[in-house]
Amino acid sequence: NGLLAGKRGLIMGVANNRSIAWGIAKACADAGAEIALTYQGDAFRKRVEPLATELGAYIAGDCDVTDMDSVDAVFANIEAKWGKIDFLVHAIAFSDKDELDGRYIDTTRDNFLRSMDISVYSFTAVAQRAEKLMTDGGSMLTLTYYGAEKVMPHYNVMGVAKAALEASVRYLAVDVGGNGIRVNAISAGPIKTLAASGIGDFRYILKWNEYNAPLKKTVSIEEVGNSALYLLSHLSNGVTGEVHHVDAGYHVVG
Ligand code: 0WD
Repeated sequence: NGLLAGKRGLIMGVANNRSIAWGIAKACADAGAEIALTYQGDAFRKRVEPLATELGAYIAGDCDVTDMDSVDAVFANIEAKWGKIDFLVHAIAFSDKDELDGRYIDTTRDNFLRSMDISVYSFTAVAQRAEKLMTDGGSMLTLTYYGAEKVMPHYNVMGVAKAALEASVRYLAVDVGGNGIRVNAISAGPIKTLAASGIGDFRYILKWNEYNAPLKKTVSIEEVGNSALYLLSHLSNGVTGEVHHVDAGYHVVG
């Protein structure tokens, strides 16, 4: 469709071919964008390399967002290769699986801080670096979930982290708006990915959404990818600071 022809973007958070970031990367590549991907650790390198090849994407490096040197290295690689970027996608989150079950009140300080660091601060850290490369304006996008707005079973500390992430989207939107850079989030409905498999009773949550969402289905990574395309392209030039639900409409009933 050529919507992103001539555009270049960094997409962080592809773990495998079921990742939401992969759905977004494919949609962007189909729309004519040039893409850079990162992976986290050697275990994921094997999975991400063939995916990068499939899209003709550049691998910008091994990036653990708790290690600012690795984040800086990725942005240095991109600056050396492209000089500038037009969009950034952050699809990264983490919490100890043991605490995505049971009661929120039992969250430990260690896991609270780690969840906030990886799932919230990392977006601000990459936005800070991406801003410098968005010399012709740009679009930044992160992924959130309805558990930020309402209590969802077992989502616990991730719900608190996503609430903070959504607030970050608004603050960042103000900070960078003057430079023609937009910052938005997609609140995706539940999708069976590696990260989601850590959430207690996830199959039940999928079924619940399927029965109750207005569209009577769960969403696919392709559907999230297509909505991301709108937020990353000029079609949404008047949109920033927004949390856009791509959840088959669940948020109007849930
Ligand atoms: O139902 C779902 N799957 C939803 C996911 C509904 C709504 C939102 N989301 C969000 C997630 O919270 C996350 O922010 O979408 C984003 C992408 O998640 P995903 O596609 O569901 O999951 P996955 O394919 O596992 O990708 C997340 C990746 C990690 O995978 P693992 O499985 O290892 O947690 O985030 C990356 C990693 O590749 N990641 C990191 N990357 C760099 N540094 C780090 C880290 N420290 N930790 C996790």
